[in-house]
Amino acid sequence: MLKSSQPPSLRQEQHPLIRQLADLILGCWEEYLDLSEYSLPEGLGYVEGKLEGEKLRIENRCYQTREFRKMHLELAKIGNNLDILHCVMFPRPEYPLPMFGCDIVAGKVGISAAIADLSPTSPEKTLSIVYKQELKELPINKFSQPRELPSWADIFSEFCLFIRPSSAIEEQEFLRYTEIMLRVHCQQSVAAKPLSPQEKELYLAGQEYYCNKQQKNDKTRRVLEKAFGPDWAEYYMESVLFDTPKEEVISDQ
Ligand code: 18B
Repeated sequence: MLKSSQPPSLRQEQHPLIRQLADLILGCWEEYLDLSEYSLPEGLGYVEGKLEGEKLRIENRCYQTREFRKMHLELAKIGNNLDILHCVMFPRPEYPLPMFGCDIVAGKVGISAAIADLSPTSPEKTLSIVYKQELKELPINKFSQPRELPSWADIFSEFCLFIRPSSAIEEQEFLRYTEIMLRVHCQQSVAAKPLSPQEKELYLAGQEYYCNKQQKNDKTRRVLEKAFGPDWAEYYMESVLFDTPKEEVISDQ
């Protein structure tokens, strides 16, 4: 078992909710899964750029397991203005698992966006009955400032929580909601059985659909473009944030 006891340095400088969620994610991963290191493309573990005169720093952590091709936790900080947590767990496509994803964006006046979901990858674009059963008690309507999803966001499930937390209590309730999703997901993943090669292709297509849609998030793209330019932003969104496992799958066979 690989230990992630060395905390990333950026974490200490982030909004407290981001720190808490980062600790929670790494803690859950260690508790349920047998982690090995996942190598990002050369030079992309830690990245620095300049955004409108302010430094953008990005720190990545990446693991893989039997069930997951890539588990990515990213912390980003832009000067003293914006703190971001981004996390996606990409299943190996031979497992019929949804995509866990979350994003927190914190500005000077607090958190403007907090989102967490388990997004379907099945051909029907729905979660399995077991997941639905496990998630149905989640208090999705408890939050006072739900946010409207943009038009590209048809990838998310009915359990997707997208809010602006209105208080420290709601921040903790967001954390708890995300924790339950993550625990359910880790437990289901460990129990998952691999699919036939034909079914695997369908779930791979589901992941490609998810990644293509996420790449349409102009708010993410704009931040990266301002700091690093459009070519780098495109490369980063395709190869680090939302890459699909095409080449690996082909070379597997
Ligand atoms: N994202 N986010 O991860 N994004 O990566 N994010 C924003 O208050 C970054 C994911 C999602 O309303 C905003 O409006 C950067 C995952 C949705 O049009 C900013 C990185 C999910 C929105 C950033 C990053 C996800 C959103 C605007 C790389 C979901 C609303 C904040 C480190 C699972 C989009 C605001 C809209 C917003 C930036 C969702 C600045 C740079 C995994 C739906």
